[in-house]
Amino acid sequence: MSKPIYVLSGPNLNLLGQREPEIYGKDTLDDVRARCEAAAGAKGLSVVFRQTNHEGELIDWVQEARTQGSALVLNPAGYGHTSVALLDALKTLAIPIVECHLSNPAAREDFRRHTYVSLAATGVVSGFGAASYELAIAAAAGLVGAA
Ligand code: CA2
Repeated sequence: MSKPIYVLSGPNLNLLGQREPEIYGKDTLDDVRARCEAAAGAKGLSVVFRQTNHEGELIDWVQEARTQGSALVLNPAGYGHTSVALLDALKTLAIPIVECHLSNPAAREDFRRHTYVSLAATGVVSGFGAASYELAIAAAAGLVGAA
């Protein structure tokens, strides 16, 4: 049995589907979880799917993915734009890292144009709503040889 793909989401994404649907879509985080499980399952893979509003907890889970995961799909949310500590944690990983965003941050405010996470990411998927997560799973599956 291969190791799971870790799918981690950062702050405020627990509110998905409840606020700002014009930016983030109508799917809830449970819908996104189901889509990720289906996308991974179709390739014979499993996911560990978690969300947190706390920077330290997110870093703990990144460290867990370092030893327990085959790849990491990460929507860092606001921490992507602010957290050097998260970048430092990501730089310890030898597994593929796919940065994932529901919206396209490059088409929004200037402060969203930079993410620290991108410095450690293998690649980035942005702008496709909940489908960004599925595309990120597909990319991660390809990187671990399960495409
Ligand atoms: O587009 C994305 O996925 C983001 O990572 C979402 C972050 C934002 O800071 C990034 O620039 C881009 C914000 C997540 C906030 O989540 C909400 C979900 C529903 C309603 C309100 C906020």
